[in-house]
Amino acid sequence: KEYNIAVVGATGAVGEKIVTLLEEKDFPINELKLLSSKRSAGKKLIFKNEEITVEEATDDSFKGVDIALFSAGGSVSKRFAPSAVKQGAVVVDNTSAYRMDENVPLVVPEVNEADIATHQGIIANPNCSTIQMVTALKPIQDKFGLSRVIVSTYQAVSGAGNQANVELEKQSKQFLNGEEMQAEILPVKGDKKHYPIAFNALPQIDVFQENGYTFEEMKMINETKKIMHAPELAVIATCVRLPFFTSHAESVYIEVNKDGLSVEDLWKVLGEAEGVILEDDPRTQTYPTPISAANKEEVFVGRVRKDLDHENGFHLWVVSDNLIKGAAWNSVQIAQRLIANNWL
Ligand code: 11C
Repeated sequence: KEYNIAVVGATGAVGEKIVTLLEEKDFPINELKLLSSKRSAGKKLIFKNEEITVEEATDDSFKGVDIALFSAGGSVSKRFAPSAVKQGAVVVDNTSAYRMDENVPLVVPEVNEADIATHQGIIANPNCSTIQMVTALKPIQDKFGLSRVIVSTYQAVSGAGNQANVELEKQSKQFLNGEEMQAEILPVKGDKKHYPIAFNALPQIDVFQENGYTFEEMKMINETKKIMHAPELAVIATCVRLPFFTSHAESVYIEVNKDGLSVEDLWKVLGEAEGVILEDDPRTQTYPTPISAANKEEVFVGRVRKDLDHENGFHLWVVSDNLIKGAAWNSVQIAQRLIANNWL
């Protein structure tokens, strides 16, 4: 059987990757609709050697669509996802619009695939930095139990969209030419102040919340508990933007519920985990980096160490392509599993 698929936000950083993955994975497509805002409508994208013209999304765009993959920002999802569902489509939403809604499953297939079955028309794709962390932590949670997670992130500019990539390029040139760097986008496009990202580190991703944490940090905290079905798990995050284009890296401290574990015990579990590749050997300086993980689908883990003070504490370095596993690939995986399990 073949399906009618719509990609909303097809010309964005994630949308483009979704279209590429649908082709690479030979997704069973009858008709592919590429939708966008009015501004990008009319652009043409190539899918399986055919040119498809991007259309402006409207309430009527979803007639006959089986699965709609949204990645055009939360307000677009809020505006059009309900019409898509009304017209019979299942929405896989890659924005934060519905993630914490109790009627919407929040899914990383390697972690909680079964939650897809509970959908009522919308399935949410988590935030990129959350996806890679829970993919690495799930096998540890299953085998040993987890009580605490403290994460610090090192995030790529592409997480903030194509315009942020352009800003990093421009500022790098300005800096190297001895000119003043112009900051207009980062840390957050709509926020009051902007700081240069080139040759810098910005401890703000998304807007500040009342409690002093940023929205990105709160996403990591709340989404992790929901996806892992662990409301009691202690999770805290510090999210930082760094000047590279692709892949988020994370330093993750965990406390497990089992005494006496060794690094080898964690290596064994991580080495066998779905979607995880262990790259960890200090003798050969083997560990993942944002560049080595770029354009790959898996989550890479290295630098596994036992804490020197806390008996049940371990440290991990987790890296993954933020636009692929962190966004486009996770959405396409959800769509694949919707079909494979007859959960449409
Ligand atoms: C970033 N994690 O790197 C963000 C991008 O909630 O899906 C993803 C935002 C989201 O800026």
